[in-house]
Amino acid sequence: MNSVLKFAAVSLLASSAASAALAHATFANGEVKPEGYVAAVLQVPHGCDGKATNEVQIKLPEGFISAKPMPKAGWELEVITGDYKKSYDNHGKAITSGAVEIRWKNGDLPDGFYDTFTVYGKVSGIEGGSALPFVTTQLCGTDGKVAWDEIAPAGTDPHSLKSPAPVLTVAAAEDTQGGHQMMHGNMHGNMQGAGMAVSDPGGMAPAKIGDVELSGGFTRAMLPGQPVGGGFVTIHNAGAADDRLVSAESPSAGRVEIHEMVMQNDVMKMRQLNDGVAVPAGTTVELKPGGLHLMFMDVKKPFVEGETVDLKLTFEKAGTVDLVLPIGPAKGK
Ligand SMILES: [Cu+2]
Repeated sequence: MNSVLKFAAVSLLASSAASAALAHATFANGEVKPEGYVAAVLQVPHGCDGKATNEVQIKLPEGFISAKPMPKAGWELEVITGDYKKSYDNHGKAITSGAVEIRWKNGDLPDGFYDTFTVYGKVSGIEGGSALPFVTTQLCGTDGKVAWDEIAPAGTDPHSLKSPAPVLTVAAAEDTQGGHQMMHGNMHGNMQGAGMAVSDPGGMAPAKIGDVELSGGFTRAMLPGQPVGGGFVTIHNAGAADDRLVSAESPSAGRVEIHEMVMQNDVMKMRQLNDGVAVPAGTTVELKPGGLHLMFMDVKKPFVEGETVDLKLTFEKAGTVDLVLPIGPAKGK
């Protein structure tokens, strides 16, 4: 409510020919843990075309919550707060607002020097394996500006950009079992948007193949830089024989895996099910957020709310069925 600047239109900062070829502003951090706290250290390697930097502005992306900047001697600090797009669960407490932009102002960082600017916060609701871009602007005096505001579409190399927004890479944490770490422990049984209604946008045309009926399928819009996404559908086996979902594929993804969520040493992990999912005779199996799900991997173009994704599911006995999944709001909305 209180943010004027929060969604201040994607600033088409007239590409001030960001001191081409020089080092980019980047985070010093390696991969960060999903649902982990991190001191994100922004490195500012140069000024604006030779001019000293007097202000550094970092827009905090959705999914970077409870943020606090580290004060710097010689710089004034401004913290702009506002509502998050989503609600985040922090050990049972809903967090819906906080810092959305940090500005270090009225400092002096000569072009020949290097400095760092640190903001501490929690990465939340972000799928492992994705990148969180922080749109950053350097101001130099009244007319100098470097805008680090380009965001690489999923699957493309950020190095191909001229002035890429610095990104924090969220670890996929692949382990030997092919699982990836999703959430830390102590979740009280709540996962992915904790306690929120399953966001089924509805509208998937029910489908049938043999004795298998499919309904309520959906996926979710992806955040910029997020290369993976979940797929959900309800499977009912109306027949007298057991069946099994053995594989899935989609033209929108490099591959589609079948995953389950499991608690391991107090840590919630996703694990690929190489044998698929059993659908015993007369039962209904729900692929849903926080449980069994499909995982769209190597997605080239991020899913956009309101569009659809083609999906092919293959059952051991019933055969292959084509579905069109509507794309609902991004996770947790
Ligand atoms: Cu998964």
